[in-house]
Amino acid sequence: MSFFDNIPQVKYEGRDSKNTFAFKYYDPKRVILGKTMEEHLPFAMAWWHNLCANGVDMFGVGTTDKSFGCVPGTMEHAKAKVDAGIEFMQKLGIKYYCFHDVDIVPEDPEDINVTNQRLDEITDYILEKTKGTDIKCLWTTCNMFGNPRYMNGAGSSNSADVFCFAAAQAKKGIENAVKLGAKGYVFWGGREGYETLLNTNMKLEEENIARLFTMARDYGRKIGFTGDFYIEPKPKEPMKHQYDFDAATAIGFLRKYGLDKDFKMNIEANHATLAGHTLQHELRVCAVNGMMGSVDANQGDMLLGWDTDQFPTNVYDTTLAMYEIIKAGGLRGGFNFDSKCRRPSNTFEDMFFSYIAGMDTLALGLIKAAEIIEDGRIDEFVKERYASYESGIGKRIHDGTATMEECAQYAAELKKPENPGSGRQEYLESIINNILFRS
Ligand code: XUL
Ligand code: CO
Repeated sequence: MSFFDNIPQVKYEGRDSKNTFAFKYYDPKRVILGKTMEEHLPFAMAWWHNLCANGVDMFGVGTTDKSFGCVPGTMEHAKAKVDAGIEFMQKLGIKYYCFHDVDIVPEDPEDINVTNQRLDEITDYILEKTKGTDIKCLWTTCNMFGNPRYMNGAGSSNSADVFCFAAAQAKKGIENAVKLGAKGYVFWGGREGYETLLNTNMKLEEENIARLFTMARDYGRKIGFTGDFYIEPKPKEPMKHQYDFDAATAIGFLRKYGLDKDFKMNIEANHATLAGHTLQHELRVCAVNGMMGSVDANQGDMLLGWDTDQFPTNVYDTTLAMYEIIKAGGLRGGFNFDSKCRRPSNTFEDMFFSYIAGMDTLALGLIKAAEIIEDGRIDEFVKERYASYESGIGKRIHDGTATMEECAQYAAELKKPENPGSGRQEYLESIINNILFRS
């Protein structure tokens, strides 16, 4: 059964092509800085937005038909989504997919055992259908925020019964990661936070989240999961405050509980901006802490200020993100498009146009980031800016051998420091423009 008969195989045609179903920049086999573009950019399809979301929002019903000829909520529909997803990925040359448990099967409202049986059946089906293809699972995750039982959190719930359901779901999610050969298992703590401190035992909630992560780590390693666990930081939405606020907060938390060797970050662009950061900032925090894991690729809207999950089309942002990623030696995971078509972009063609736009925007970002690195002016400026730490007192501070008395003595002899030098921000920004917009 095929669903996208009228859509051709999407191939690279180059920047002058006007073919709507062609890549203008993503040329999978092109080598950039010693690696092919597809090695730099392991793209993944997000099951939930692409195969499940139909445009429903708080103000209106769906605008896109994602029934794929079946009755939603049935296993027949779940299987049709697998077929549609594989066809979609193959037409675009996407090698990975990501899902929440409830994206791939309907959850039984009464009995978790029934849901788990359905998960066994659908993961068998996915394995059967992807056999002989190069399509693999990037990461699995569990929806521990949608069901009413999670209204007060999952690991952070006030209810121990609910904690156990979160543990049970995550256990199955990790087993599915092993079964499908996934590179990772993601924790996004949508409800792991609070609405008001007046009813919240923050200490217990945070400790319980750490207990859940520790159980997951220990169980995963016991059953042979060798991939990474990922935290996906987000400061707010749906909760007023979420404990995994941003990368720095999540990394500090993991270190406190001895989980930083097994966990890395899954950074989402629109979550970064909600935290008041840029995607580049969040990636830099990961890079300097050895926590670069995976990326949920999307962008927000500066004027809206919530998690709009738009496909990335801003080349300036993807260039600076790719600059960080290349310098950190690449991603351990991949680029999952946690992005959805706008509600009025409601045709199957739009699903393809959106992925083509997102993949091309990251590909162009990669090309431009490599040019910035090869150009060398930015790196050279930064190196020079910190040159005072390469010799003399600066070197001793850097090496950790200088004492406070020695620094004070040095200052006393100098009487007054030299001007530390211009930051040259505008000059540096003009270099980026020059590289982005030269023909
Ligand atoms: C929500 C979000 C999630 C996670 C997986 O903002 O990003 O879809 O990526 O649960
Ligand atoms: Co996400």
